Amino acid sequence: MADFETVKVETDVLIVGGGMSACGAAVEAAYWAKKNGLKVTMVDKAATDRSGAVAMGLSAINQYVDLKGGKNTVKDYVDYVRNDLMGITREDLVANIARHVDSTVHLFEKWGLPIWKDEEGNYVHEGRWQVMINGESYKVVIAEAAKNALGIDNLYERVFIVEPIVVDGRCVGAAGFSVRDQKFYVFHAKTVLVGMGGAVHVFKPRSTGEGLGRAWYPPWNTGSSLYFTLRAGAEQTCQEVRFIPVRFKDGYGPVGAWFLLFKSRATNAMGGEYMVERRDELENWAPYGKVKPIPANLRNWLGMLDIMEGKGPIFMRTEEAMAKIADAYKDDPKGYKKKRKELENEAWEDFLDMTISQALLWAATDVQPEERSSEIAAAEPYFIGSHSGASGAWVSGPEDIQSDDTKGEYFWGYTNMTTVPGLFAAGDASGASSHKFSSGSHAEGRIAGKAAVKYAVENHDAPPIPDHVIENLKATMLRPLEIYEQHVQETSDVEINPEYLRPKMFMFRLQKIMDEYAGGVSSQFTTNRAQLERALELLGYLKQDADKLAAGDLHELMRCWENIQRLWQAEAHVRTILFREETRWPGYYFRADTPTMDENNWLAFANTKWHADSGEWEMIKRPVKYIFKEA
Ligand code: SFD
Ligand code: AMP
Repeated sequence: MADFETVKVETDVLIVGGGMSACGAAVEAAYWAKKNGLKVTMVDKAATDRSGAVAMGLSAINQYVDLKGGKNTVKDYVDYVRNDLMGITREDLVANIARHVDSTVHLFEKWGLPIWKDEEGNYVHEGRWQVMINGESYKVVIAEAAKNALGIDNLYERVFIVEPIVVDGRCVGAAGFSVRDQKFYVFHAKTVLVGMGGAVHVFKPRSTGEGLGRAWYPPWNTGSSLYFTLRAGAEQTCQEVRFIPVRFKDGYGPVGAWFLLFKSRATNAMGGEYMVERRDELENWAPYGKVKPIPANLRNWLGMLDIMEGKGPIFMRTEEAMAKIADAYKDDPKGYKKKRKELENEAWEDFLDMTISQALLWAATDVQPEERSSEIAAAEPYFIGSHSGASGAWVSGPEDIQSDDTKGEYFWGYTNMTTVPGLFAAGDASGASSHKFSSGSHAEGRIAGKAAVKYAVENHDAPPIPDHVIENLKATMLRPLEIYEQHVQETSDVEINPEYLRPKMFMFRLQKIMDEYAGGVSSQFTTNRAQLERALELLGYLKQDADKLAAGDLHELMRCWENIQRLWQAEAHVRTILFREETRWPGYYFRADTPTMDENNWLAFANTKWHADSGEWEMIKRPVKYIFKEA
């Protein structure tokens, strides 16, 4: 495309993404870079003030260990995460984040984030690890600190990153395009840090037609982290560990505050409580079924069993929970009235702070939570390694946390570096370190940012990017625009053309394949070998058709690449589910042909790597080695 300018940006540390982990990385990397005379550049596909999962705000910070408070230790947090993920976790990574996350939360407060306080001035906890915030503007506060640290000239907004640039086996840059101007961007750096979030709309969402686009996970995170790191050659881990959140139905409102703060029950159509009535089922998933709190996927699973037996819908008993809390004030009519009002405010604020559409749905359907229960349901699967899923790149842990046994396996020089020299990952982009959430992702970004600067200092001679590499990248990336321009006049309806396919239709096909064969909502999260193999076959045809994607404008060009990234995320997922021949997280996916957990063979990481030279996927089993767990 002759009229597309090629913009070359030279920097030292390149951060791709602008969410929680990237903003953490920016703050920390800028600090260390200044000491070393280096430049840090951040690139976000959107406007950083409102980009990523925290765009709408959040109502809680889900990871606060409170080490100074003395009630919790790093080991407590590691135990919690290991149990929740059914034994599959990198303890070194989880511990590293846990020991640094409190200072991140204190920074948030210093930067102006309002954290709820009780009468004694202590943080108000939602649960053991979670603290309540007035978080509508959470992301704006975090972005401001990152922008101040970087300097505004070092932030590129609305530039969509597609491909990594690897020269002589080292990641030395990234390529993408502006979604507003006719500009193709090439960033050349000594090191690249990926924080482009997870992926949504790989599976068919529950919200279709009128509600299309609404999902729990933000629609603009499309698997860029996986695509970028995988194609750079980085080993991936836990790509089978999708996350299925149970949420208020159709608006996807959060349940944490209801379960933990309001201590609400969830009951089925018959009034039965699956968490009580199905307790025996947990024995089948021992030892993890017996821990407290019960792992998120097993909580899901008990509810799903009710649904499969036709006992749905499941209701969050908001009216009962609110009445129960207020009842403690019954002897004081004024206090009682005040408490009821307070609870109503908190109930609405929980949604208004982070899932406004759920509040709108309540308003539109005349729901008053103090009067009426609301339906909850398991959402479609997402890829979010920072929450209760675990997918992401396989990264080096810190040296000082390793045991003699783990050092050779989990440590290779720079903390949070992937298996590709110079390429770092944090937040959803790094795997096997679940439950970092917003605060832990920011803390991990800081950890990775500091390590990336160290790498840049110690490896200052980044090889240049050959011109032909840039030209090839540009031609490939802009091809959908050319295809459209070339063929659009050939039919009377721009949607229908034998020479091309538009990104929305491509996405629908991807979602249908994943939904029906890889355990989506319509197949009640169940799959088996034959279905997965069929999924791979169909994904193969879709991959062929990716070469025919067409874009009418820059926005659609972004949509094309978003969906190619989703396709790669889908393939990594299907291949890894196939590889793990057991069912370990039944409330995330159930492999009907291997319906039980196999501790002897599969208490292991299922990793994968894509080889650019051959186009082959390699599946790798890596040992789970514990550092903190008692024998
Ligand atoms: O409770 C490109 N999360 C919650 N965490 C909490 O601490 N408290 C809560 O209350 C949480 N809730 C919650 C949460 C997530 C979601 C989706 C909902 C509710 C609805 C989890 C955190 O939000 C999550 O852990 C972190 O945000 C993860 O951080 P990170 O950095 O891994 O991802 P990001 O923040 O989404 O940022 C991604 C960035 O990448 C950009 N990007 N840039 C350039 N090129 C591309 N190709 C790109 N693709 C993406 C994005 O623009 C963004 O800047 S609760 O309900 O669970
Ligand atoms: P959610 O709104 O489901 O994302 O939950 C917010 C936080 O509370 C996360 O840390 C969850 O893991 C946790 N959580 C939610 N529900 C429960 C529950 N029933 N028991 C224990 N922890 C929960």
